[in-house]
Amino acid sequence: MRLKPGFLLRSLLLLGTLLALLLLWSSLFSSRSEPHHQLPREENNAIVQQPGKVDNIAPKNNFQPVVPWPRVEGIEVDLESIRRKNKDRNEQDRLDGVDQKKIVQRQYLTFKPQKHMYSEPVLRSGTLGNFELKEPEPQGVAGGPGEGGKPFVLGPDYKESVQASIKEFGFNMVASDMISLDRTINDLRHDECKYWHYDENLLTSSVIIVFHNEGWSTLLRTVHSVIKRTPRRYLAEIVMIDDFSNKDHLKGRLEEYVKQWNGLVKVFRNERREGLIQARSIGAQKAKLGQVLIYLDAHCEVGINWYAALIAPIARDRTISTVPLIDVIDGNSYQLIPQGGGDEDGFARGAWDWSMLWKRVPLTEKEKALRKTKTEPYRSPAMAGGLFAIEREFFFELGLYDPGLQIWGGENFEISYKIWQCGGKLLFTPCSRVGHIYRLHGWQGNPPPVYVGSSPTLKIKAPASASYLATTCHCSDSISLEIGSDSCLYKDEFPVLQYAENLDACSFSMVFFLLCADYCFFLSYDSGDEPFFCRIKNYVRVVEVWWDEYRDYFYASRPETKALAYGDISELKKFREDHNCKGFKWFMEEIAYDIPSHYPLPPKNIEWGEIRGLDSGYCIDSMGHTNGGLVELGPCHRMGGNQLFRINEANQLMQYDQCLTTATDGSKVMITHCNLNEYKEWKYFKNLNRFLFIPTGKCLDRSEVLHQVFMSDCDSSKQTQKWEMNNILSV
Ligand SMILES: [Mn+2]
Repeated sequence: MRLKPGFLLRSLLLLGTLLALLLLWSSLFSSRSEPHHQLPREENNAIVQQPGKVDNIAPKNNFQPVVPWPRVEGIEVDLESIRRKNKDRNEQDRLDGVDQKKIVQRQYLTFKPQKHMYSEPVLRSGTLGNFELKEPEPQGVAGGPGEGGKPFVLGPDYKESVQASIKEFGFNMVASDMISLDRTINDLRHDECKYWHYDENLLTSSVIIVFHNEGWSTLLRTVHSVIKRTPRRYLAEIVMIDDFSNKDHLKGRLEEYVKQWNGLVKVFRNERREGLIQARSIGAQKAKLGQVLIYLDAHCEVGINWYAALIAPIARDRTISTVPLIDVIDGNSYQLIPQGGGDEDGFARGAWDWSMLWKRVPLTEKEKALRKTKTEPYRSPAMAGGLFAIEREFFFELGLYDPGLQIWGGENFEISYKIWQCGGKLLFTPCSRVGHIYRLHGWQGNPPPVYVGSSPTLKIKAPASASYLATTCHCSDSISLEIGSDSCLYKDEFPVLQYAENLDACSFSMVFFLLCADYCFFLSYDSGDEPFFCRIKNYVRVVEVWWDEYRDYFYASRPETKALAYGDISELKKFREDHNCKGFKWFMEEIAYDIPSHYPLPPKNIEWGEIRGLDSGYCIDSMGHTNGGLVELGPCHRMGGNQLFRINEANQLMQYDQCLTTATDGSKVMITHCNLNEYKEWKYFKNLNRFLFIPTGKCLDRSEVLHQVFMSDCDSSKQTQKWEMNNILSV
C-alpha cells in the first residue's frame, strides 16, 4: 500500500490551525498570570528531595525543588537488553473470573447483566457531601510555588533551561520540578457539587496511565494527585504502561520511586512502541484488580473529590462510560483554569465536524431539561479520548478498541459510537474534574530511538549518515522515509527543501514531519502528532463501520480518502450485528442531534484536487495561508496539502475549512475561514476550463512569472484563464 505524502502536508495545515487556537488560548490565559513568584537563586542548587511517603502530606517546612535542575537532556538507555529481560517474565493475560450469581438488577440484551447494587446520589443542599473533605487539603509545601493551582512564573534567569525543557518534553519542566508533587489545587467545581451524597458501595478502580518519554515531575504529579485525592478503599491499583520510552528517568528511577507505595503503583513496559491506542488496550489487560478502568493522560492532576462523581453513574449502570470535565493546566505556569467554551456553566458536549475533527459544543436545552439540577451528569455524543472511565468487563465486552486502529486518532469516536449505538451511554460528569497539561509550542515531539528500525511505527533510511535523524539535515537533502507498520505504511523519497519554507512558517512541532531549519525532527505521540495518514485511515475505518449513509458527508469533506485502503472491518461489522447495535441515523437524531446545527452537513463536491493551470506545471497553492492570506501559484507537487482544493454544489471553492474569495482590492484571491453559507461565489465550467467569480463576472487568472493569482475580465483566448482539476486520490 502506498499513500501520497499530501497527508503530511495536510496534517501540518490542520494541526497548525488547531495548535494556533491552542496557543492563542494559552497566551490569553498566561497573560492573566499574577506577578512573578521568583525563586531565590540559592534554591536553584538545592539537593534532591527524597520522595516522601504517600500518606505523609503534611506541610514541609523548607521548600526544595523536587529534582535538581537544569537537567534537560534525556539519557538514552539500552532498550534491547530491557526487552530481552522482559521476555523472561512475560505475564500471561487472563480475564478475571466473572461471578454471575449476583444478578440483581436489570438485564441487558447483549451485555452481561448489571450485578452491582447502587442507589442514586442525593443532593442535600446545606449538608456537605459524605465524600467531601472535612478540612482543606494540606499543602505539598506550605506556601510553596504552584500551591492552590496558582501560577508559578520563573524569572528570566531560567529562560534557557525552560526553553530546553519545553523542546524536550512539551512543558516547562523547570517550573514543574520546583512545584510539589503533592501540591494543592483550586476547586473549580460548581459549588453545588459539594452537597452530593453518594452511596459508599462504589466500584473500585484501576487507574491506567500510558506514557512515552514523559517528563518526570508532570508524570509523577499525575500519580501523586490520584493517590492523594482518591479514597484508598476504591483505588485498587495504578497501572503505568511505558510505551517503549528510552529516557533514563523512566527506567530504574521510576521503578525505585513507585516502591514507596508497596505495589499499589505498577509499571509495565511495552517491548516495542505500540502507539497510544493499543497501549491503552494493553493497559486494560494488565489492570486486573479494579472493577472500573480509569484512563488518564500522563500529565494530569485530578480534582477535589473527583472519584465518586465519576464512578457513581457506572456503579448504577455498568454500560455507562463517564468522562470528567477536563480543565487546563498551563504548561508554563501550572496554573489551573477551567477550559473555555461550553454553555454559561462552562459545560460542553463532545462532538465532531464532518471531516472528523474533535469539537466541543455547548450543552443544549434538551440536555439541561433532562436534569433536575445543573451538576448532574449529562449525555455527550463523544469523548475527547484521553480521560474516561469504563467498567472493565464492559470494555472487554465492547472488544476494547478496534485492533485495526493505529497509533493515535479516531479511537475516541470509535469507542463513543460503539457505546451509544450498542446500548450503552456516555456521560460527562460536571462534579468530577481533572486538569490536563496541553503541550506547548516548541515541543520537538518524541524523536525515535537513535538506532533505526527498532520502532515498529517508524523506519527512516537516511542516504548520507545514520545520525541524520537526531542531528542536522540539509535543505538540499533528499531522504527516504518508511513509516508505519505493514498495514499502514508510508514510503517515499522526500525532498527536504521543498517544504522548508512552509514548515518554518508554522514551526510548531506537534506534527510528524521533517523540519528543515537546523534540525530534522520526526515528531510523534500524544495529541496531534502522529502520522496523519494513519489517523485518517483510522477515521475511514470508524466511518465505514459506524456512520452508515452518513459516510458520504465524511467523503464530501475528505474526497481524497475515497479510495483509501482501510483494511478488514468484517469483525467489527459482525460485532455490530451480534449486539443489535443501532444505526447512525438513530444516533444522530437521538443523541447527536445538535451537531448539524454547529457543523452543517456539507454539500457534495463537484470537483476536487489540484487547480492546475491548463498545460502548465503550476498550481494554486495556499502556501499554508489561512484566514485572510493570499493564495499564490506554485509548481504542482501532486501531494495534495496546500494544493488540494474542492468546489462544491454550493459554489464554494474550498481548502479544508477555508474558502477562496477576492481580497479587498477585488483582484487578488484570498483564502479565509467560511461556514456553509459564506462565499458561495464560484462556478467551474469544466468544458471551458474556466473558474467564474459570480459576484463580479470575472475569471480566475494567473501570472506564471510573478506566481500571482488574480481576477480579470473573462477572455476565452487567454491561456492563463484556463484551469483543470484532477480529482487526485490517496491510495
Ligand atoms: Mn495529553
